[in-house]
Amino acid sequence: MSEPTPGGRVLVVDDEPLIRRGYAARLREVGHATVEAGGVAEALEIVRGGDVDAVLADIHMGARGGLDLIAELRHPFPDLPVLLMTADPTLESVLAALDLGVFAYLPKPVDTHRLRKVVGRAVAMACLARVRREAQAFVNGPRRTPPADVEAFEAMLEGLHTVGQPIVAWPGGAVVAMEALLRVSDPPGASPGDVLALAERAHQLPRLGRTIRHGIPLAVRGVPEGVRIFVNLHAADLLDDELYDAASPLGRMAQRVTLELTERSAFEAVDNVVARLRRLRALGFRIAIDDLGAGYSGLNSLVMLEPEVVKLDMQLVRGIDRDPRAMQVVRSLCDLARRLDIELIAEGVETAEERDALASAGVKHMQGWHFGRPARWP
Ligand code: G
Ligand code: MN
Repeated sequence: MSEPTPGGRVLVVDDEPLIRRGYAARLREVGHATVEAGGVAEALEIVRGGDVDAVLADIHMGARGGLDLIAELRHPFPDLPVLLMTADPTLESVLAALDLGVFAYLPKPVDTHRLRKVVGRAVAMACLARVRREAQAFVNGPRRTPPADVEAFEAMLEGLHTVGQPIVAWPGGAVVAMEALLRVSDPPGASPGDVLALAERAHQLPRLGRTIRHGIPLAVRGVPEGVRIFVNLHAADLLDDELYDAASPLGRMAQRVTLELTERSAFEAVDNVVARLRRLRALGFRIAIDDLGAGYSGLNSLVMLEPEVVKLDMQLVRGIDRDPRAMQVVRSLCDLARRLDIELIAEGVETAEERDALASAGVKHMQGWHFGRPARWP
């Protein structure tokens, strides 16, 4: 009983047909498949055709021999094992073969046992190289999404909707705009941050963005025409061509829409962000920088992106009535915004004291629980 051989497809190259057939036959007897070529050109064509696991070639074959073949194969097929045979072994050809990465150098006639052993090893090496390549492609390639995340994402989309929170002019309290805020019913209690994280894990950020934007026209149909609509964007949305389509659901109401880019997402790293914003403005959208302040400098984005609107992070707003330094920062930002002709909105206003302090620092537009919680659209 002989051991089972994991057979490969071996290309046998020799210009003498009888010898070639003899080697091929000895390899087929132990389970390899063989193809034959009478010269270098024919051999190269077969290898390029694919599915060759090892090459067994004679060194001396007229004008071009085994050393030429291995030299031509090395670059395009770096891990295809090539075994060279010769009836005239010389130190010179051994060194040349080694230099070209020969798998084995076999003086002719090659003993059958040795032939089978060394070809078997070559085929095993080729398999190993293939597995390694596949493993590498898997590791480097696009990550597979765990099925659980895909399922959870689909379920989440089903229950996805937006609520509206008023932005008011102060003094007076007239509602000048509404911000659309993301909510989901599944999983219960998930925050917008959780939703974004799930969409990211499922590689579905663009689809999440589209779903939100497509829902806006219907959601705001009861909001008076003069009230503007604020919609949050993720940096990934800026890469979606649909955002720039004037005929898309949100594109058709662009004149009324301000797109918020948060300081917390990496939109400044998006290619050509300034040109992209120019295209959005050409459609009629206004651009807001969200969450300005509090740990995220953002002042350079004011200069670079020239937003029409900035929204002060609620960390700057919280307790501002008892914090002279926060007052000073907000006063300076108000001055800067006025000079750059940027509208400034304070977010997260929870108390009448915060409201009054902001008003005295020069803030004219405010948003927060004090004026209205995020709620069902009218
Ligand atoms: O960063 P962005 O403005 O998109 O997020 C606003 C978030 O802050 C929303 O999830 C909203 O529910 C919440 N929010 C709105 N107003 C207030 C507020 O007055 N206080 C607090 N703590 N959160 C608020
Ligand atoms: Mn926002």
